[in-house]
Amino acid sequence: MYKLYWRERSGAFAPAAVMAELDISYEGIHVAEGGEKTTEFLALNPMAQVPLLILPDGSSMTESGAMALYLAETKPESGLAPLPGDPIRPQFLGWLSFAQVNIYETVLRYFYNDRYTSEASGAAGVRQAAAERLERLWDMTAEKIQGPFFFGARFTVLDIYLAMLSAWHIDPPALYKRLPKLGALVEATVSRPAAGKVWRDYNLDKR
Ligand SMILES: N[C@@H](CCC(=O)N[C@@H](CS)C(=O)NCC(=O)O)C(=O)O
Repeated sequence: MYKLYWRERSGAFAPAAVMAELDISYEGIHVAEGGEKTTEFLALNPMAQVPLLILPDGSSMTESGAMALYLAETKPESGLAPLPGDPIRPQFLGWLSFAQVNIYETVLRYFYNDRYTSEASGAAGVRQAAAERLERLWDMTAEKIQGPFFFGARFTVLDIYLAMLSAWHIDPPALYKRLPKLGALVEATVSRPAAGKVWRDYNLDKR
């Protein structure tokens, strides 16, 4: 059985939603913010971040996007991850990576701004620059959304991932109003019974 270290509003939403969509059972282990710094947890996850996924064979993996992709690939018939040979695979991989390395990382820079400067007085500037960069990143992403999902009628892991990242925006309703295609993607994703339940369990419907 899989084990997922998680907490509300965290990146654990992505693997949790994929497992819910695919009816993969798992044990959730709740980690309080700043809490789980045990030697065992740190040995598995030197960044001391959530999510952390323990696989049925006892091995572990970090990185929410990789987990979501890996889990989807365990049920290839679901279509949640476009496989080799699928014409949308290059765009899917490119935009999933874009979301992880650009959008997620910029969200972290916004919230953990003091980690990104050695001068305490620079933290507010890091935060402001991150907020501005996020708007540009969302503009670029929304432009590519075919609607309602990123790849039109085809629902993939990328929709789950983008919906999660958008919920961390400083003002999601304003973001969705400015970028209606993104708002529609989120609405279509959380309207799905499985992903929608996890969305609410993770308090992503709340500010
Ligand atoms: N690249 C990692 C980022 C994970 C991450 O930053 N998780 C946040 C919660 S969303 C966290 O644990 N923050 C606590 C910390 O960094 O101390 C991933 O995608 O899994």
